[in-house]
Amino acid sequence: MASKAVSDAPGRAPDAAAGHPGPPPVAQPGKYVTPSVAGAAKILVVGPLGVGKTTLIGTVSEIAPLSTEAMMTRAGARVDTHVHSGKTTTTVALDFGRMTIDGDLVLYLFGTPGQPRFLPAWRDLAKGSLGALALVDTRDLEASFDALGNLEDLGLPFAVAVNLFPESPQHDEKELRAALDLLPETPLVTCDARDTRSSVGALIALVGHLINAATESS
Ligand SMILES: Nc1nc2c(ncn2[C@@H]2O[C@H](COP(=O)(O)OP(=O)(O)O)[C@@H](O)[C@H]2O)c(=O)[nH]1
Ligand SMILES: [Mg+2]
Repeated sequence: MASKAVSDAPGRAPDAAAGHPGPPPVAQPGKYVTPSVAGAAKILVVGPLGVGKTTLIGTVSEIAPLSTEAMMTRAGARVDTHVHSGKTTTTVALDFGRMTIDGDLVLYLFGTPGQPRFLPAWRDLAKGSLGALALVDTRDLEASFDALGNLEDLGLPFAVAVNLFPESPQHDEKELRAALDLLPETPLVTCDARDTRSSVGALIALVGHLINAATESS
């Protein structure tokens, strides 16, 4: 009896002599989307330089995030020509990562810069995207205005996440909403881009907002 229990154990090699096929090959964890995934959404992560976009995407991504540096050394020239011809690769900052929510929705995250001169690149990047997470640093609120303005120009629904730094001034929500000129339905959350739970929470707030918006418009 003991030997049967061992040969039936999960993960054991197939019993060739008995003609059993054995378990199917196991996918490398994190590399491929899980079979339970039923939908995918392209999401932009936007905000000014230094607000924490690369950090947040790196924190939540299940795959090794593609960062600006990697693109400059490998695919940078091609991407730069495609997105913003005439610019040198050093002026383009892009991050890419992937996160699965609840095992059935995969988010493809594209980090993009907020400066107005990148708006043409945004138009390309925003194609096919469902929404955006706008990161804000309360130490320099004005630096976020271009990014928020770009989202409005593109008509892309978004949520705002205040990325907290040690010296971040505290504002109450009403004050912050007024300063950022947010619609009442736009989610406003705080996060620490280095922390998985709070970064995932910010993305879930965005997804909830997108689902509500889609439900209301149907
Ligand atoms: N204290 C703190 N530092 C952060 C946080 N998020 C990012 N940083 C740091 O801020 C710097 C800029 O972040 P980065 O992700 O490169 O910003 P990006 O330019 O928007 O991609 C990095 O040194 C990060 O380690 C955060 O939530 N808290
Ligand atoms: Mg970055």
